[in-house]
Amino acid sequence: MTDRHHLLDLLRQMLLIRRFEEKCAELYTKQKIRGFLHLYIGEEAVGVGVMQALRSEDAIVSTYREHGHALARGMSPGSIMAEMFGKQEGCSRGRGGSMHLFDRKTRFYGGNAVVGGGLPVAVGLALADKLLADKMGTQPNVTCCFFGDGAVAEGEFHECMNLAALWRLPVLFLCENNRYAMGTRLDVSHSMTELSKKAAAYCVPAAVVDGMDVLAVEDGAKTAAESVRSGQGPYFLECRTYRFRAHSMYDPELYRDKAEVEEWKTRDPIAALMRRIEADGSKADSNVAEFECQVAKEIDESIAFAETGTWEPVVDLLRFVYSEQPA
Ligand SMILES: Cc1ncc(C[n+]2csc(CCOP(=O)(O)OP(=O)(O)O)c2C)c(N)n1
Ligand SMILES: [Mg+2]
Repeated sequence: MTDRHHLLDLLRQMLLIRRFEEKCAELYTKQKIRGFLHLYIGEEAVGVGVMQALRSEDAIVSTYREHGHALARGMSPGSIMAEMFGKQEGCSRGRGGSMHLFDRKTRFYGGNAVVGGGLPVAVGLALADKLLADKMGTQPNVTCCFFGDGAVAEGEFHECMNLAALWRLPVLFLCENNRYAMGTRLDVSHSMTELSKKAAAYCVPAAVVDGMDVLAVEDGAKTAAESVRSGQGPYFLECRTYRFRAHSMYDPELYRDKAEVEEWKTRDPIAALMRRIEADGSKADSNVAEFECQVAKEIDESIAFAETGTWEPVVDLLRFVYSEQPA
């Protein structure tokens, strides 16, 4: 039996992500949040499960669907919300928005608007960490790189897998297979739909887990991270998941049946974990009610923080186009 406190903590984290993003959708329609907005709703078990396997010194490279990753990594909801409002108090000074959350403190090396764009960044980070660890005679930190099924169809993915395997770099390739790349279904864009099998072409160990089950993700991610940490080189973990919402706020969702979405909703990771807690013999309702209050308060505070944040003065607009060298 898994520790009840741990299960409740996972539940609270997934609820925070769910409610935070529901609020983001609302704020988007009110034009408080502008630009692109890609929601992670339905996929929370992946981000929360994976983070259980990572240490504070490990690095994370994310995608444009990264609010859940950032929250699960422990970035403050206020700094994320302010970023989406375009305020200077945002984690990327309000210059990146939803797709470019970044936080050096937690080694969260960014969302990325470019599909697969994080993969070479992750390989570079892992190379740096490995060289450092070799020099110090220590274990390397893990770089966990999230990417979607869409990225696996790109050249960058194959180049990165090859190089990481060849140089035995400490990368955890974390594929979030939600079966769609925008409106393109997996079997329309991949000749081999068992994505994890592609890892064999690079002699990279791989596994598949149920991405709707946070405990299965946690287990799979722990095995994967241990393998990477022990110096055996990269590992490919495919999490099979599903997004309940549209690709982005602009998507009319004409490419999939409502019945398919409803079917997947019966596997909602939050409801599934509640069932699991209750199967262990204890009710979770009162805990959920308490978590709902806590997360509602956290989200309200994040919005207040974003609302009272500062707009960047126009004279500063050209700052950071080039890096600022210290005098
Ligand atoms: C290099 C590149 N090509 C195309 C796009 C346009 N685009 C944005 S999202 C997306 C789909 C990516 O799907 P996937 O990797 O499965 O991630 P998901 O949205 O399912 O999380 C595409 C093709 C892009 N942003 N970057
Ligand atoms: Mg996808």
